[in-house]
Amino acid sequence: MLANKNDSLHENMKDFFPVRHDWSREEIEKLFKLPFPKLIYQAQTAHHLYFDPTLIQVSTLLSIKSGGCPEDCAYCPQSARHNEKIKADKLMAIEEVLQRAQAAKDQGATRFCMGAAWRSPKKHDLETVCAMIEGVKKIGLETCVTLGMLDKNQTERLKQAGLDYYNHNLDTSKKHYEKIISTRTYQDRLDTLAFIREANIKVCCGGILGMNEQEADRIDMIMTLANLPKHPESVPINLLIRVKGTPLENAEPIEPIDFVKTVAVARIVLPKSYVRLAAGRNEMTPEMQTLCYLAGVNSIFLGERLLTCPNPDKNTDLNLFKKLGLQIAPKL
Ligand code: SAM
Ligand code: DTB
Ligand code: SF4
Repeated sequence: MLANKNDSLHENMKDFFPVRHDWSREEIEKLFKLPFPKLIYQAQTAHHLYFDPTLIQVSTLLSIKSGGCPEDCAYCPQSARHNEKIKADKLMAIEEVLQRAQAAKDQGATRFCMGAAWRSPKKHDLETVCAMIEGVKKIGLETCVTLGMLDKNQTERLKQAGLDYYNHNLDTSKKHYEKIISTRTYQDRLDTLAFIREANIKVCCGGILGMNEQEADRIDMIMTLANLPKHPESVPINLLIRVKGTPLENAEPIEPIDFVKTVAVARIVLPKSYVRLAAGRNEMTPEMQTLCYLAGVNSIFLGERLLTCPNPDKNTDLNLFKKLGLQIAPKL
């Protein structure tokens, strides 16, 4: 009886944190300006209403094609246009990818994300990636790829191969974007996201903080994500890794509390999305990561490498999970 009452109370409370697509700038700005305890209370309430906050979704990344990218993303070590270049590799062999996927599964990951340093995939490369997706699914993992811009035919092909998620980030606000990338537009990104949705592939879309952006840019980026016709199922929030040789190597670091606030606002306005604490955890203390979990993070990358940059050691993450009473969420 009591359980039923609690259940309906829980359901009714969701009315206070509805899934909306009509957020105004002022509303989001107001959330950023809330006193920290009030902001965290709201984020926690939204998190507890839609998720079990003790469960963390865990993905593992693999760079299947590194370096030599023709794009000029100012944050990215894989651009061929920056000073210190990562060696341009060929596309990895399918067997090696599948071995890495099996290893990721063995260490607890439920999703395997494959990234390629491309502006957009070429036809024969896309076929190889499709074979990788099919193989990774057979291992029993969810699949995600990030291959750059896509058109309608390419998203349909990926769907046919059984792809679960496509990662394509907005990275920052429309306004700040011009200072970060010149080789493709914000609208190009929104178009790719729309093609992914049309093909019925789940969307993984977020951004990077700490690229000399203002709070106004964080507000705009979160507003754009929240007002997409359907919310991304997964929202990675990256902390810029300031890689030597990239134009942003000396960017002003974001205040940790401002990072946590952005996570909390994302949790409130995207209440049903998985919010991932993505790149940059090597630069965060366990206490900062804990604040992020309290602010609504429920996903991370596990494993010692992101794409080309290091990530915390698996045991460090699992020890923190243990201390906090967190567990790896089962495959969806
Ligand atoms: N080339 C594809 C593209 O850009 O769409 C896929 C790979 S790209 C490396 C995937 C994402 O990694 C970028 O959109 C960006 O958000 C993130 N990223 C790249 N370099 C980063 C860095 N130094 N720090 C934090 N995030 C980074
Ligand atoms: C995302 O938002 N972050 C990941 C994933 N999506 C593909 C990539 C982070 C890359 C960090 C820099 C590197 O390892 O090269
Ligand atoms: Fe290329 Fe992607 Fe890096 Fe941009 S972020 S330079 S598109 S690999």
